[in-house]
Amino acid sequence: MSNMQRTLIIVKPDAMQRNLLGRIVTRFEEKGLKIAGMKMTRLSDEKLDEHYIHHKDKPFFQDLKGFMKSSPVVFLVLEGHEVIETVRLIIGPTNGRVADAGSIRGDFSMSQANNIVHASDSLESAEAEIKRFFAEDELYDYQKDDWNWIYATDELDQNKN
Ligand code: 3AN
Repeated sequence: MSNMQRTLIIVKPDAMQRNLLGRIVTRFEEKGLKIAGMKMTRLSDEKLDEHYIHHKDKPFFQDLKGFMKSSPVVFLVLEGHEVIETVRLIIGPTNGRVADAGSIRGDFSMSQANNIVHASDSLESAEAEIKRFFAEDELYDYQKDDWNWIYATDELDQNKN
């Protein structure tokens, strides 16, 4: 049965500085994920306090905020069948040093903090994060013609793709 979801990606300042944006977007495109939204911005203290509220008492919180504000970032909203879990596998675990080769962090990161991308970790956080960073009219519903080849019929929601 189709379980179409959306997830939020942040391409972090280290990836922007290291010219990895195109390669990261390519990995998601080649996997078969639909881009439902995409934009560039510089993160504010207010948004970072909300986004990293679960880390606000951690010793690395100020460094994390400083890092995330140090360059503009690019946001992507990706859509697909069970996409939240799939994207977590594509990016790998938080610490790039132990992430599997082939994952984005495994291939591009040597750090626990400078780890290239953020991706939502659950349906609940995906919904909250997309709402935090995107207005309704910045997200796009459209037909993706290659989805008939990417998914089996029962994985496709014919009304939504
Ligand atoms: P993930 O990004 O894999 O969901 P979280 O939510 O635990 O991981 O951490 C959010 C961000 O906080 C990480 N992407 C990383 O930049 C930073 N971070 C997490 N743990 C540490 C740590 N021990 N030291 C420094 N930065 C950290």
